[in-house]
Amino acid sequence: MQTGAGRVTAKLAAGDALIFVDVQNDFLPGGSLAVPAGNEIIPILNRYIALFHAYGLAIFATRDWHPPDHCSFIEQGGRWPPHCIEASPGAAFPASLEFPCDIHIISKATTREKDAYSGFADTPLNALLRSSGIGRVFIGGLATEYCVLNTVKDALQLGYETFILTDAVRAINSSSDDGLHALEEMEHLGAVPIHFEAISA
Ligand code: VGL
Ligand code: ZN
Repeated sequence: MQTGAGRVTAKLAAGDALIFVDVQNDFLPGGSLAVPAGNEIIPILNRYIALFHAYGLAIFATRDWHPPDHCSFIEQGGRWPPHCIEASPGAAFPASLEFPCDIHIISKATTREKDAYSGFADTPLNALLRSSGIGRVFIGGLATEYCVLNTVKDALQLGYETFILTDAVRAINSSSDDGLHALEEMEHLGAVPIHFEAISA
């Protein structure tokens, strides 16, 4: 990483991984918990996927994978409409996302009693990253102020050098600046904001 005059570039190297968070139909326009303009990140993510794949770097996709009576749903006293019910079309990745076949899929918040925003929460993600020799992670996805924020926080806490893909995240923005504040918080905690054109291989 080089910094200077507000510009950050990164050169991809062995030990880097791409992690995209919860890019699932229910979080896209038309879905039950749609993130406004969430679909805009799909072509951008496809470029990141192609780049990481071309250089033989690991790619991880997390997915929200709730039982039908999950505690985060309004009917159960939670705050969200039902979304990402395990194995339903809403929980699927959109067909427009171009997956290579060797991607690692990480399901989270899979039990009724517990919600989890971080891709690391009760999942094998950390163990898989460690066993793959990953030291740097590049994180994008949905939604900026919930699952992306919490995944980035855990990655930093676990000691990964963490880049936040500012062109490949979108926020729910229940309050208008939630996404912006989340990005500021990530940066304050040590995540490095970066966009596609600033990454070279
Ligand atoms: C998410 C709300 C509820 C997310 C998941 O992926 O950001 N947000 N469940
Ligand atoms: Zn959820």
